[in-house]
Amino acid sequence: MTNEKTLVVIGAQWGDEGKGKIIDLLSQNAEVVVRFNGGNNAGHTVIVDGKTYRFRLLPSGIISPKTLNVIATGVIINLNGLLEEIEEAEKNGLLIKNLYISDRSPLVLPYHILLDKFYEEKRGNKKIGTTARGIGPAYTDHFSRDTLHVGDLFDKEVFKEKLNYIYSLKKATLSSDFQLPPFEEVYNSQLNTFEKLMEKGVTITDTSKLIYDHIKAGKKILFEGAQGTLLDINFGTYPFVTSSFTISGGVCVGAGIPPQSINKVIGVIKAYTSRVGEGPFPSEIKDELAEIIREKGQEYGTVTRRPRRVGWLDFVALRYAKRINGFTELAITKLDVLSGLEKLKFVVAYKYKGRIIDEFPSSLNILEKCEPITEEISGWKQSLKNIKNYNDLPENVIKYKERIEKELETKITIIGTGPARDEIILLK
Ligand code: 2SA
Ligand code: GDP
Ligand code: MG
Repeated sequence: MTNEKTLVVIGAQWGDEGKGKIIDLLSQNAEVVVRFNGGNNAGHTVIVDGKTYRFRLLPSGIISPKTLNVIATGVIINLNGLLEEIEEAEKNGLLIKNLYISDRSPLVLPYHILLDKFYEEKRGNKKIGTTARGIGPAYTDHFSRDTLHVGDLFDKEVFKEKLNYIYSLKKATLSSDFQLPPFEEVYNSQLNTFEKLMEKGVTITDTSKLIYDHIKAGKKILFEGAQGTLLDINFGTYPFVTSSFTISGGVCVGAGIPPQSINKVIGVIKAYTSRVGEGPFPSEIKDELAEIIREKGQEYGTVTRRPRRVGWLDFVALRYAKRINGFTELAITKLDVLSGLEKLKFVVAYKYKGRIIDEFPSSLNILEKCEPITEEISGWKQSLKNIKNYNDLPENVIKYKERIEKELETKITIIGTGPARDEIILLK
C-alpha cells in the first residue's frame, strides 16, 4: 500500500525548528494533516497575513480550510486545553471543522498536571525542565495501563466506573504528600468539556482506519511531528527528553499505519540549534552571542515563554537524526536570524577524554562530558528579508546550505527566510 503522497515532517534537533510553518506551507496542497505524538506541550507557530497562531494540539494544517485534521492515537489529550485552543482559534477567525480525534488517545487528567509539577519539585537540581503540562505522568499511566481514553467519555457510567477505579488505585499507590483533586470535580469537568467539544462538531473515531482509508484512496497526507529527535523517549538525551516517540518511527505507532505507507521524511533543521529545558547541549553558545541570537530569533517557548538556550549547528547530532529518521529531504529555517554575524560555526565532532567521537553517544554520562570540535565558516551581512529567489541569496548563505547538504548527504528543498508564511524559498 505505498503511494507517493505520504509525507512526514520531523524536527531534527530539540524541537522548535519551525515545523509549524513548514506544515502550514505543505498543507496548502494536502488533504489530511495528522498529529501523531506529544500533547499540548507542543507549540507550533504559524504566521499568516499578520496573524499569529500558536497551535498546541491542533494540527498546523487547520488553517487550510479544506484539510482533514487528525489527532491520532499517539497524542495525549487534555480536553480543557483542546477546548481553550479551539475557542482561541475561532476568535482568531478560524473555522474549526474537519477535526477528528482518536477514541484511543489517552486523556491528560488534572492530576497528571499536578503530578508533573510535584515530580519536578522533588527532582530538585535534577529537574528535567518540563512544560508542566502533565505529559510524563499521563504517558506513564498509559504505559502502566492505568488510564482513561477519550472514547471512555461516550458512556457516562463507564467513565464514572473507570475513573472511580483509577482514583482508588491512585489513592493506594501515590505518595501521601500528594493531594488528588476532588473526584466529582474531575468527573464533571471532563464530561462537561467533552460535551462542549461534541457541540463544536469534533469527531471522535478510529483514526487509524480513517487514515488508512485516505492512504488507500491516494490522498496526500502530512504527518506533523511534535518536539524533535533529540527529545525522543528512546533515542533522545534521556532523561532530558519528552515522553513520546518524536522520530519518524513514531508515525507508525502513533497513527497506526504500516512503515511501507511512508514515502518521504522531511527533516526540519533550524539554521542554529536551540534547546528549552535542562540537559546536555554540546554546541551551546555560552557568551553574549547567545543573547543576541535569542533576541533576534525570538527564542522563547511558544507555550511557556521560557527563554531557549541557543547553540551552533551540530553535525554529530544531525547525522544521528538523519540516521534515526531516514530523512529523504531537508527544510532549513531561520537562516535570516544569522544575518550580520561575521563568523559561524559547525560542530563537526566531539572530544571525549582526549578521543575524537563522531557518533552521537548513546550514553548521557559521555555526552555531558563531550567538548565540541568546530569548523568555522564565513557569515553574511545582508538581510534575507524579501529575497524570493534562490539565486538572489548571498553567496555565503548558499555555501552554508551546501555544507549542510554535503555533511548530511541530503538535499535542502525548503529555505525559511522569515517567520511569515510567504518568507520561504522552495527549491523544486
Ligand atoms: P515535557 O513537558 O515532559 O514534554 O518536557 C520534557 C522535555 O521536553 C521539552 N519539550 C519541548 N522542547 C521544545 N519545545 C517544546 N514545545 C514548546 C515550544 C515548549 C515551551 O514550542 O516552545 O513553550 O516551552 C517542547 N515541549 C517539550 C521540555 O522543554 C523538556 O526539556
Ligand atoms: P515548531 O515547534 O517546530 O513548530 O517551532 P516553534 O513555532 O515553536 O518555533 C519556531 C519559531 O520560529 C516560531 O516563532 C516561528 O514563527 C519562527 N520561524 C519559523 N521559520 C522561520 C524562519 O525561517 N525565520 C524566522 N526568523 N523565524 C521563523
Ligand atoms: Mg515549538
